[in-house]
Amino acid sequence: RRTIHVALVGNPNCGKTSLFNFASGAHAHVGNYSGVTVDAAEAHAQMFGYEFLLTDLPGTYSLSCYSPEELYVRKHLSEQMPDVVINVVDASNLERNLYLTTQLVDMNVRMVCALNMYDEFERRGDKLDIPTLSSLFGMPMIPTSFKTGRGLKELFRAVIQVYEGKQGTSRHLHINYGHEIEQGISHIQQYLKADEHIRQRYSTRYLAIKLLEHDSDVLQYIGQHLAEEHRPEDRKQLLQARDVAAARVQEETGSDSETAIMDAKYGFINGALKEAGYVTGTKEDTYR
Ligand code: GDP
Ligand code: MG
Ligand code: K
Repeated sequence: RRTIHVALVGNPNCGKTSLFNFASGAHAHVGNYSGVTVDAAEAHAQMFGYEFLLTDLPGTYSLSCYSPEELYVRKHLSEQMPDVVINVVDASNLERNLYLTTQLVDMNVRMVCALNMYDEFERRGDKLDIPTLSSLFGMPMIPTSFKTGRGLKELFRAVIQVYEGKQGTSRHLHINYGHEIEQGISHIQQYLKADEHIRQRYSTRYLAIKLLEHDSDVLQYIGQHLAEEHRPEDRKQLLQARDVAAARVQEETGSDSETAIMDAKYGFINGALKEAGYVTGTKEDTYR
């Protein structure tokens, strides 16, 4: 049987390294990420007769191109193409952590979510209907605590199911960002879909969103590819499409397209949390 490549992606301090250590029996450094170099640790694990290669990636709040960590995680996902991503989420800080989740959904990676710090979530008396949130994000969500190792088996069972492509475990889902932004995305996507090379490596939806966000790294990647193929005209057309789409979004939403996308992502997250009956801090008083 071949090894399942699993990448751990999440915000700083959500418990990625703790999960990594529990799953692999490794003793990687747990604590604040303060390294100067951006690096990833790798370890093997065996469970249920499967062999896993785990990669513990640097923590990021986003998959933009504003920091070396963000670029590193993004490059790992697109170049190493892990079989399954475990998105580790701090369940005691859901709204913020789910921002990165929406970006992973845009990338269309096969994914399982570890709702970690679940002990903290319970201690505070937070409430959430996990199956509802799970279906709104189109992927399994497993409560875990890597202080104790709780949920580890269930998490890897879900990883195997997603890897094997079991029906109903995850579905291809687009987060709907509203009419204005969706129109902009489709407009840019038309130019990307025509390109075989790009289409095979990336989700064109993801690239279109990144272009609307004026992501310089994605623009450079596509620009370089088109330059190598001596297609300056296509590059010009793509940029024009991006500018037209961004201007339209700005006109209709009143915000620049990057802000409009961020607002739409938080809109989706808050709507999903509301639908899943999310309530936080009901026991807060007890601990003051
Ligand atoms: P990383 O930055 O995502 O790699 O997070 P770490 O694994 O370094 O964990 C950050 C801190 O949270 C450490 O002090 C861990 O011991 C602690 N931690 C990790 N998982 C849990 C959990 O499920 N519950 C609680 N209460 N603490 C956790
Ligand atoms: Mg870590
Ligand atoms: K850390």
